[in-house]
Amino acid sequence: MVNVVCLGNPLLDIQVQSTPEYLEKYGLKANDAVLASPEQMAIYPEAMADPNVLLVAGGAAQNTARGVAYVLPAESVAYFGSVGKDVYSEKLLEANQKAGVVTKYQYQTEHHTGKCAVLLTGKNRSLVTDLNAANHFTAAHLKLAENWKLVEEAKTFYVGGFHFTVCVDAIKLLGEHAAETNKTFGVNLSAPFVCQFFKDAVDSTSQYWDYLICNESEAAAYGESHELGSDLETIAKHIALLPKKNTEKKRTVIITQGLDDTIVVVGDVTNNTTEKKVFPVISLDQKLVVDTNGAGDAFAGGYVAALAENKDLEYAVGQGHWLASLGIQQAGASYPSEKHTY
Ligand code: 26A
Repeated sequence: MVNVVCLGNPLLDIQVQSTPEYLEKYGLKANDAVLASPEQMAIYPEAMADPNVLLVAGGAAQNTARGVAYVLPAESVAYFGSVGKDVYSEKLLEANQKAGVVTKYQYQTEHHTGKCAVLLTGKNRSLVTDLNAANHFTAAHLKLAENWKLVEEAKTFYVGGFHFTVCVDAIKLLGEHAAETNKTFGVNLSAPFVCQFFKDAVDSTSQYWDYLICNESEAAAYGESHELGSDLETIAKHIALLPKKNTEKKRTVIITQGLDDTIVVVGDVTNNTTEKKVFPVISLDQKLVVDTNGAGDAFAGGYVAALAENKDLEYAVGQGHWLASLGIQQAGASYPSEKHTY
């Protein structure tokens, strides 16, 4: 039985160890996510030529879907996104199937599966994405009878913020459905550029948000683009009290901050009140960290899986921290092959 539906951009991650000089050559920050410019397209063949390249399933919301599947029984989570008919999408499908994710790709014949260069320098990761087929997802795909059946079966929805660059109609369709049926709908802001350059798309769905997940730099980018200043608590409170379509549910705004405490603000739009809570992360011996690619996606996976099981806020955030700590001990945005329980 499908309980959770995730929507995003399926990508194959091409992960390599990099250097500050290499990042500088392509005008990249050490810890960021961007869409590849024409000059940056040269990064992919260069990364592929690296003898130590790691090809691993990626795509932020797809990583989260595998995270949800890690926690919940098999076939509890369905994932939608658009790919090409090629070996890359076969690899992604295989990873999803192994994880127990019900995968409903929209296949493109004219475009190849999207890819993301993951350039690691120490604990930082710079993500450079060529969306390709992922950019061609359409809301009509969700409306296909076999897919809409899964949407109707689900109780919890999660949309990767990167999808704001792709198909806002699909996001609204899920948000509207959730609001009408009193289900839980949420998004992740995914990267600062999403708030900077896709502000209108983001704002056009805020009435549907029952929860919003972001990290400190995405919250700051939201604050800047909405002229709210840089105080994270002020930004979280503002988001928590934005107008809401379904007033049966409060809105939860979660800001993760790497090793620092996670800030949560719960807003009650009907009374115009907010409540703030702070949760420390799990202190992990830093020597155990393999790479931080997918840490935020794993957090979201643990959090969303808990929502799907009607757990309380403390449990949900705790499970998010726990799954993130498992994820960063694996290479790439992956989870352990054996099951651990929270
Ligand atoms: C539209 N963009 C830029 C993206 C992404 C993305 N997923 C969807 N859309 N850019 C990077 N990622 C994914 O983020 C994960 C780490 O959080 C990478 O594929 C990586 O697995």
